[in-house]
Amino acid sequence: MNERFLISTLFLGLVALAVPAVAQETVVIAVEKYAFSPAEITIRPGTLVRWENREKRQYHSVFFEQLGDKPGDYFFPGESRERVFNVPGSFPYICEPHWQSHGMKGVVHVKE
Ligand SMILES: [Cu+2]
Repeated sequence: MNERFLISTLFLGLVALAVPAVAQETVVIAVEKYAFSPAEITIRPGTLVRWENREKRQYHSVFFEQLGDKPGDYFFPGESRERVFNVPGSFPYICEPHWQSHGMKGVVHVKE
């Protein structure tokens, strides 16, 4: 290992340390009592949204048909689903088993 290599390696190491990791914004939506709360949110691009099932025993889904989701991805109490929204727009979603019976739906607005 020559000296030049060593110095450039050290330099790169310092640069890596100097660039802080960008903290990702996270928004949590509670899935409880057959509802998403809040059901409507507005976030900035790059935000991670996490839906947490806080029921005692009921499963739900977070189904974005327009984003090409496959149906049937149910998640149970204590489980969650996450999605990062990078593109501006409005993205409606439903819980497939309960959107008709309980009006269980929501929308994510992504704005710059
Ligand atoms: Cu549901």
